[in-house]
Amino acid sequence: DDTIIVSSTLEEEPSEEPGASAEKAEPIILKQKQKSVEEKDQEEATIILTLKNGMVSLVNILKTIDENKGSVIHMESRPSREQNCQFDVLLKMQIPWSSLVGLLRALRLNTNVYLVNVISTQGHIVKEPWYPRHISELDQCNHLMTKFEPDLDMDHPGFADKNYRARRKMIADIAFDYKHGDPIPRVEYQRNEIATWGHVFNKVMALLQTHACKQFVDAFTLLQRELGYGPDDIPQLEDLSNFLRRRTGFTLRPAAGLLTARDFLASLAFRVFQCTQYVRHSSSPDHSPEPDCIHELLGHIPMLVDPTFAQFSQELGLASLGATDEEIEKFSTLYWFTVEFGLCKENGITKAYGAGLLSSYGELEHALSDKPEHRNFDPKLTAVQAYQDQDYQDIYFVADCFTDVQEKFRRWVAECMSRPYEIRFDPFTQSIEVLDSA
Ligand code: HBI
Ligand code: NLE
Ligand code: FE
Repeated sequence: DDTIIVSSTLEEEPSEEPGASAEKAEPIILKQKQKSVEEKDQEEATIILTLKNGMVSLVNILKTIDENKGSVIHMESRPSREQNCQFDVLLKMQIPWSSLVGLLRALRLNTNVYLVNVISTQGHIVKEPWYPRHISELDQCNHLMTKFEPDLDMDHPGFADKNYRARRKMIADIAFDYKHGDPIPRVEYQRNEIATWGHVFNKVMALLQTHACKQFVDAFTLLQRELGYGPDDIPQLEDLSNFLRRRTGFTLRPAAGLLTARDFLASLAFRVFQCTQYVRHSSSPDHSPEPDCIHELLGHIPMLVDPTFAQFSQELGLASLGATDEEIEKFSTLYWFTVEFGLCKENGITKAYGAGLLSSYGELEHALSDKPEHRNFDPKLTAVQAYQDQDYQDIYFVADCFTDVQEKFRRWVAECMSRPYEIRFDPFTQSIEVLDSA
């Protein structure tokens, strides 16, 4: 926007104004205008830099700021809470808006800067939204939605159950304390929790051959053989994470509950799946409106064993980075009707591949009965379909196969994403590269 202001101001230069004295008037007008342009362009920006190697690197950083026409007006430092980093430095500066983006880029490229965090800018919207650039930055992607909290939601089956709520809190703390690279702490599940798991496990097992897609059945068999998937014990996230890493490169991290769609989708970009670790309340085993570890383990884990499905999941995540709120809403809806509640054709027969179906024997039977409506999967329409998240769905979308989902999704993203640059995942460094950034 500002370039427009600048150029329109310059266009107003009365250089061709008839009768104007070139020697007298022009220099004065120019001087005044240039000054006002510069004032408009001055930005007060506050940033926090997380420095790896202590204060020595500040010399370099101050030089970079200077080269980008910035002047520091306030500075504070504190020991960093980031692992392997010494200081967080807060810098408040005056800088032309037009130079700020370049400065941020230069700072992000500085090898001594671990993280650049723009705290505030005055008068301008930050055009480059924050999103995780390295897998370790998923430590900042753990914002919870308050929906379905047993402490806050009177309709939650655990609302009146003090023990259940205390247990949930204890397990949620594992996720709050978790940092990238930590092994996922094991939970010693209680007898009633294992009983709920075993009940759902057996019910789902009985429906597998008739209701689940082939990829799911194959993976499920593999998990039974290699990880002891069975009704008598709840597998641990750490073991499943190590297993998946060898299969498709997906890893798990513990989540305290329902995350914001932006945070949840961002993790997929790094082939990380955020998993809840608590068990649903024993009073409603057939269906839970919120994710729990039965849903993650029975629904999601088997699907993440499939390479095409894993690839699609990551691409959905990559597309979400830097997306607008409206686009996030669409990706989230697409996720809902594919990863959670998707159906696909298999030799002419409709089967389930959505995790929300495969962890809920109640809804699995409902979805493949003649009660709900089945529509063909088409990202353009699917992404804007209204839905509710309390009870069984009324509409499901049917794809030909996973490759069908993936190809249609890619084309749709290319057609309607507003992001003016390309994003690439570097698997060697597990980081995001931005290409063609203007
Ligand atoms: N959070 N923990 C968790 N698990 C999910 O499956 C999940 C989520 N947050 C949002 C979400 N799913 C979906 O609504 C999509 O928006 C991504
Ligand atoms: N309804 C699913 C289940 O009962 O397992 C969970 C869905 C989470 C989105
Ligand atoms: Fe889920």
